[in-house]
This record gives sequence, C-alpha cells and structure tokens, in this order.
Amino acid sequence: MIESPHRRFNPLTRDWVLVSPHRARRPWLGQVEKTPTENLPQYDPTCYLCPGNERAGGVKNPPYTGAYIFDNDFAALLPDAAQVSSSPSHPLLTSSPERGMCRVVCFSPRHDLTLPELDDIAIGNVLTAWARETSNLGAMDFIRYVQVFENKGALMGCSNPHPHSQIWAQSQLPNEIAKELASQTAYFEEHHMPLLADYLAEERHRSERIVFENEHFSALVPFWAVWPFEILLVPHRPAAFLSDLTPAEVTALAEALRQVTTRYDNLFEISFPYSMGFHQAPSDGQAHPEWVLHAHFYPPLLRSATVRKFMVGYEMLAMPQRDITPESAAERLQGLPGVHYKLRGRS
Ligand code: H2U
Ligand code: ZN
Repeated sequence: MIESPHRRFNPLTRDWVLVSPHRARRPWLGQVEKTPTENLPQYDPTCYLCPGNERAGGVKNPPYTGAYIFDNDFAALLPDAAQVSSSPSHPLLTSSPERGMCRVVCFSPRHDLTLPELDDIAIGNVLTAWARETSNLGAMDFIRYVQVFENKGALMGCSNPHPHSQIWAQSQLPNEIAKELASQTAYFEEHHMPLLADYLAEERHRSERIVFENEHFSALVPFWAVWPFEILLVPHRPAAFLSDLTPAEVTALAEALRQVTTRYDNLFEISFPYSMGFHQAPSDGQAHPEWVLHAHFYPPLLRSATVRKFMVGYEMLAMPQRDITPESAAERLQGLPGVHYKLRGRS
C-alpha cells in the first residue's frame, strides 16, 4: 500500500482521485456537525410520510403496513412533453427537454426504523418494490433510465427522518450513467467480460478492501473511493437489473444492505448519513451484457460523528482528494460488529 501522495483512476467514470494518507491527522478547528436525533417516535402525527397522515400536497396516506410508494408531490421531472424555449439557437447554448416521473418509497410504516433496524424480510420487500418500480417505469416508452436512491440524514439534505427512498425515471441518460455506460461498453468490447465482474474477481482475490461478503454479494471500499467510507456493492453473478435477481440473490442483497448500513451506524454509534443508490442498466429495451448492477454508498463523515469531509476548494476546482486510504477505511468497517449497536443485547 502506497503511503505517500498518489492518484488513483476510477475506470467506471474515468476520473482520478488524489490520495494523501499522511494528511489524516491534520488539526481540525473547523465546522462541527450536530449528531442526528436518536429515539424518534414510532409514529409522528406531524410527519408527511407516516400512515394515515396528510402529505404536503393534500393527499392522505393510506394505513399502509409494508413498503409504501407514491408519486412525489413535488416531482423534479414531469411526464408531459415540454415546450422547448424559443431562444435563438447557438452551439454554446444547448438545451433539450427532459421528461420523467418521480416516486417516493417509504421503507415501512415505522417512523423510527432505518434500513439496518429492519429485518431481512422487510428489506427484501423494499428491494422488490424498487425492482418492480424500475421495471414498470422503465417499460414506459419515454423512459430511458431509472435512478433508485436514498438520501439519509439531515447532513445529506434529507427533508424527513421517516426512512424513505426516491425513484427518478427520465427520458435521457444522466451524466454518471452516460459515463459508466461508455466505460463498461468499451471494456466489454475489448475483453468480452463485464468491467465490474473482472474488478470484483480481483478485489475478492486481494481481499484488502472487502467489507462484507455473503454467497451472492460483496461490499467493498473501491480502490478509487472518493468519500472516506465509500462503499460499492456488487453481485457475484453479473445482473443488469434488480428484477434479474433470483429470490436467493434478493435475500442475500437484503442481508448485504443490512450489514453495510449496520457497520456504518456502528462506526461512530450514530445513525450514519449517506447518499446511496443503485446503478442499473439503461431501460432502453436493449440487452446490456456489459452492465453489472451495483450500489454506491457515498457517506460524508470523516473523523467522527461530527467532523465531515468537505468537498470544497481543491475538490471543486481541481479534483477529489482523500486523506485516509481506501484500505484503512475497509479494514475499520470490516472489523466492526455485524449487529447494530441499538439491537445489541436483544435477541
Ligand atoms: P428527501 O429524500 O430529500 O427527504 O425527499 C423526500 C421527498 O418527498 C421529496 O422529494 C417528497 C419531496 O418532494 N414529498 C412529497 O412528495 N410529499 C410530501 O408531503 C412531503 C415530501
Ligand atoms: Zn413518519
């Protein structure tokens, strides 16, 4: 492992990251975050997402019992064909209409239970909802890509503590997907193997960045991780969509999600903030043998529950930079208990 400053290449996005391990212990007199509120009620009468409550748009939630899905009342994308602005065309002023739909998926009726506090059956139900929504939205003629994601914690801009995720389906490929499609396609054409299948085989062989593994999934801190405790979750059998997974693989993915989020919470013994999401293949009706379904976890915390990694000056103007190595982050996460700190002592 290199301990002096070096850069690492991300073959999925073709970006570089600067790694400066010697900088990990620099003094910190900067901003300190508030720790997340613990002990939320099981039901909050003022929550827009709890069963039976009225949402901000005026619709009342049913008394739901499992995962609950609804159209986002403040959707960023709309299904109707937009009018393009009539301003004079110029190659430096390019725009194009974007159509789409936004949905919200509540994980469960419980206001107080985050992913790692749900059992594998309940997490499996969320996975099934994500898979079904991806298939249904992706089958619409104007949809080309479906993004499933969760913003967790006030630090990540989550607007409501009731555990939920979002789905944005749209008519064109977003930037990150366009980059990942280009690199996975080029790799597949050259090597006749999916890029992520080859990468996973190498990581499993080396095992220094693996955080958790079961029969069907591996969670690892990628070699090119940008965020301090970033994780990539990859299936052992290349599959392009959540709906391609067998029931056994769905169960294994539920366990892997619970294990990753449990270790995150156990790291600083707080409800660990992050943005996570699944990158599935484009929903363009084509076969995607190059594409391997995967989840990215991007958590902002660095040293403690209250000191975050800021992606500011150099990161905004030049390139991402990290202090702790991906290997030391993986070692810490891998060594943490697989039982959530709030559930310890309970059977
Ligand atoms: P966050 O993941 O950013 O917290 O998003 C919650 C989403 O829920 C947000 O996109 C939607 C917001 O538009 N929402 C509703 O659709 N109805 C509501 O009554 C509240 C929030
Ligand atoms: Zn609630």
